[in-house]
Amino acid sequence: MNKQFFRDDIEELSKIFDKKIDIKKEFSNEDLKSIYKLMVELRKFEERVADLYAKGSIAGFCHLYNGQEAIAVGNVRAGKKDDAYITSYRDHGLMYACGGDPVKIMGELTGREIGCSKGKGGSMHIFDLEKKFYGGHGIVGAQTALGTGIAFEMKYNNKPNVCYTYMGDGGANQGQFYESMNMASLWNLPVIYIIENNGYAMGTSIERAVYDTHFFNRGLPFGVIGAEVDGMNFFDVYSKIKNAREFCIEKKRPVLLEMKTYRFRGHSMSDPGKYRDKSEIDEYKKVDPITQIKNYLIENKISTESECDKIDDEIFDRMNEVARLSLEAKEPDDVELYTDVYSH
Ligand SMILES: Cc1ncc(C[n+]2csc(CCOP(=O)(O)OP(=O)(O)O)c2C)c(N)n1
Ligand SMILES: [Mg+2]
Repeated sequence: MNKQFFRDDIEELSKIFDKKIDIKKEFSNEDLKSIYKLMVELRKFEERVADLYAKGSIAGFCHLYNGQEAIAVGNVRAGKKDDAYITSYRDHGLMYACGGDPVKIMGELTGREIGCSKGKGGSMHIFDLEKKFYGGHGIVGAQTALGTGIAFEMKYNNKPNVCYTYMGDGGANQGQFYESMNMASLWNLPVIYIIENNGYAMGTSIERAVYDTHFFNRGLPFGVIGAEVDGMNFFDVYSKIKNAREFCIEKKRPVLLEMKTYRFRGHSMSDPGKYRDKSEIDEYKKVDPITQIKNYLIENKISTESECDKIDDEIFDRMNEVARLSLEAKEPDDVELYTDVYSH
């Protein structure tokens, strides 16, 4: 049996996460601008989704990613070709960052045939096999077992890749996550569990739901090392995931990262948000991930404020175009009711 790491080793091993990256060496100025641009795209895409939802063009459950953009963008930039991604229903941002076509994502949200799941999955079931984006899952925590299975396939077929398996802080309380983590550890699977701790599961704060709010320690009983990450900061996300990935591949071990983050919008589109004060949201707006990267660009004279404004305006126009194209697209034919569905 291949038992490698236990509690005593963890403190020493956890140092791998602290390996600093040299930003100047790692990213060209053009890279940094494109990172800013992608984060603004995610935000403005979601703002357009909120408008279309309010107008009745998007139906059903819908959960926005505003505030959490640094995680998806930092992950995808630190990831390598053919790494896989799987997440919860709060999925538009990660799919977008993985290179998903915004028209196909919006088409999915508006129930159009051009949608990435032919308009039949909706907001919670964004999926793109080509991008190795395995969804979009509505059952809280269920994707943790699926992501572990994807990692099993990678190991089985000797692939040099990892599966980033996302969940929320609420999802991290589901039993199957622990069953999965135990198997991942026992079988040395290349999985990076990413807990997006945005402080709330629907209207319940983590303080009301869990005894130990340090989610990054949750892997300890299974010998899975973990780290806390500033999920509002692109550079912290990037470096921790990069280090975690190296460790995961070299040591062939699962890893757990807790991204401390915050969602600026409600849980879903129907959340009046009575469980938190506006002052709390305002505090987190001070560390808005997009403002942080924008400030970096300006302070390091990579972009000026007006260049950033221009990028923002262009993206705003592009998102109007994305909305227009999706709304003009055809709805699925009736025959689609009978395709891609399981029957006994
Ligand atoms: C098994 C299961 N239980 C309950 C729900 C209802 N539900 C939907 S989202 C949610 C909260 C999950 O919160 P978290 O994991 O923190 O993710 P976040 O919404 O904050 O991204 C709950 C309880 C569900 N979809 N599935
Ligand atoms: Mg949460």
